Amino acid sequence: MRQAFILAGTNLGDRKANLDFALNALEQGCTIKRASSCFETEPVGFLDQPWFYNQAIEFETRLSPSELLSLCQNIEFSRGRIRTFPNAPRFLDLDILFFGNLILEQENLIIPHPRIQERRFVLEPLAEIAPDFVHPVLKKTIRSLLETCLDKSRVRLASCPQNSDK
Ligand code: PH2
Ligand code: MG
Ligand code: MG
Repeated sequence: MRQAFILAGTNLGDRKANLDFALNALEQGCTIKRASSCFETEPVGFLDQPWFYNQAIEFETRLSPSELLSLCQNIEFSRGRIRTFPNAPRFLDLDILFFGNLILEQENLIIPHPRIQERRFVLEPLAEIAPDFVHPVLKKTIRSLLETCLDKSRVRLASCPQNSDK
């Protein structure tokens, strides 16, 4: 079994329901270990779009990285994802962040995800569940990447029921 992390993102439709859908669907091929709170985050990249919900998920899987990528893409499409332009609004985006300590550079899949350290909407949820995880390329913990992150876009806890349960 390999430990892996995904960031789920959504800014169309019922964002909380989209995140719950992703968690349930991932459970088919993986064993969920921890899921962060849902964070409501300001769009980064293409700015003129609704705020996102983002959630980091830690799980164990027997899938290979490319099988996991296919699973993620199937889940995205079954939640109505249509590919239009980069950074476009979406019902569901599932990005593989880490796959154990694996370093992989393929045309269609780069692990660790190349923009983790530049994105507060990734680091804040990840720091909640795995502050001491060491980035296998940058050799820094998630906590320290968050401390030095220059991205000032806004990230706040979403006001949804699951968060207040914690
Ligand atoms: N995803 C993007 C581009 N911009 N901004 C936020 N806040 N959250 C995201 O998940 C996100 C984004 C591309 O996938
Ligand atoms: Mg993405
Ligand atoms: Mg993606």
